Amino acid sequence: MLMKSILITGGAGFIGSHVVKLFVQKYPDYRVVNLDCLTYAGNLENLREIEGSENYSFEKVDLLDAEALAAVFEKYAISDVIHLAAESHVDRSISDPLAFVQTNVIGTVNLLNVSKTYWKVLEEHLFYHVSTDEVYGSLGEDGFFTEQTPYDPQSPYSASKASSDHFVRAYANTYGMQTVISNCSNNYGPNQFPEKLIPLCIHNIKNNKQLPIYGKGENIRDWLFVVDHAKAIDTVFHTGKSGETYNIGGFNEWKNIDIVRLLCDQMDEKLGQEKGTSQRLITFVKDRAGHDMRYAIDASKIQKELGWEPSLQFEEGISKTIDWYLSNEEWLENVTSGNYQKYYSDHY
Ligand code: NAD
Ligand code: TDX
Repeated sequence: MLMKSILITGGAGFIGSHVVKLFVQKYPDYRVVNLDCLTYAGNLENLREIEGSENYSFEKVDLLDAEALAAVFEKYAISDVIHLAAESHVDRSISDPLAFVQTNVIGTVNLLNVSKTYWKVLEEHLFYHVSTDEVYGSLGEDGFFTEQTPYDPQSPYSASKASSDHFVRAYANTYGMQTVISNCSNNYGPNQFPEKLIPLCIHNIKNNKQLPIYGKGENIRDWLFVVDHAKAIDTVFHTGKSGETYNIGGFNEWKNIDIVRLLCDQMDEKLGQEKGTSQRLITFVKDRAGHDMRYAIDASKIQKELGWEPSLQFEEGISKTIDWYLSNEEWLENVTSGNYQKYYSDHY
């Protein structure tokens, strides 16, 4: 008898694929159901390692299709949800905000409704919503986002994620759903789609293409290795308190330009090129509209209360990430052919 039947949404995406792999391999007595509609960002290649595992199933379903969602709950007797499916790229949210409202807001509310209807005794089930630090807005030179920081989303992406967070809390307050939310800083690592800064630069260095830095490159993000985020999600799912929020971060702030320089130096070394070769590709381009200046997470609550902390230093994580992209050329080739070319030429 399987102990839990967990629906993980967005499991074919970057972070979701790491969460699915972790849960399938670590918890053989859970059924893991990966629900994903496979947008441009969803890729079943990310899950090759666990394909065919007895406790794993995949369902190609769109969050906007409430009937199909309900059928998945029935089919697998879903006991808990870990919700990661979303439109996730800030630049795309600037050119097409409605797509973000559809998936991130309406999709999340659909999933909440189906869960609430299917779960007869709400106290016995958990709805875990995975969110971002971007809901808190932008910081100046000092300070950190804590769980008490008021929401102040600045981009269509973060506005849609903030809205979904509010709906989750509203369902806890109004209907008594057991919910937990975590807000994480920027992730990096294997399987990330090369529209995001780090894999985009790795891909461009490899192909001797310009490295587009928005504005002056002085914007700051806090970076966390994706496997450490997946482990944090495991921790929050199993030991987080219902109704609570946990901030997750790497205690690892970097200016964009410094990350790109680090990537260039590591790539030169790995590709056997003279130091400085890749840095010549750095090109300052028009800034992102409404570009948030700085994100920094205070992750002391999850550290103190749940005992989670990041395991990897940034330089080591970047080295592992580059190695993964260099040894998975086919993955990169597949995702950057076709529509990616159009996205790239329209955007840059
Ligand atoms: P991603 O874009 O790589 O993957 C998203 C996945 O969701 C894809 O597999 C896609 O096919 C699926 N999806 C999108 N719309 C869907 C729909 N309507 N129905 C079903 N599936 C759909 O995203 P990611 O970077 O892995 O982010 C996962 C989650 O974590 C998101 O909720 C994001 O907001 C959050 N998050 C991301 C980061 C980050 O740095 N990437 C940081 C903090 C929080
Ligand atoms: O070509 C680029 N040039 C550039 O300078 C790109 C794609 C980005 N940037 C800058 C913008 C940001 O300051 O690099 C920084 C990181 O950009 P992204 O990789 O697009 O991430 P960000 O906008 O910070 O958002 C990410 O972290 C929080 C994820 O995409 C979100 O899903 C997550 O919630």
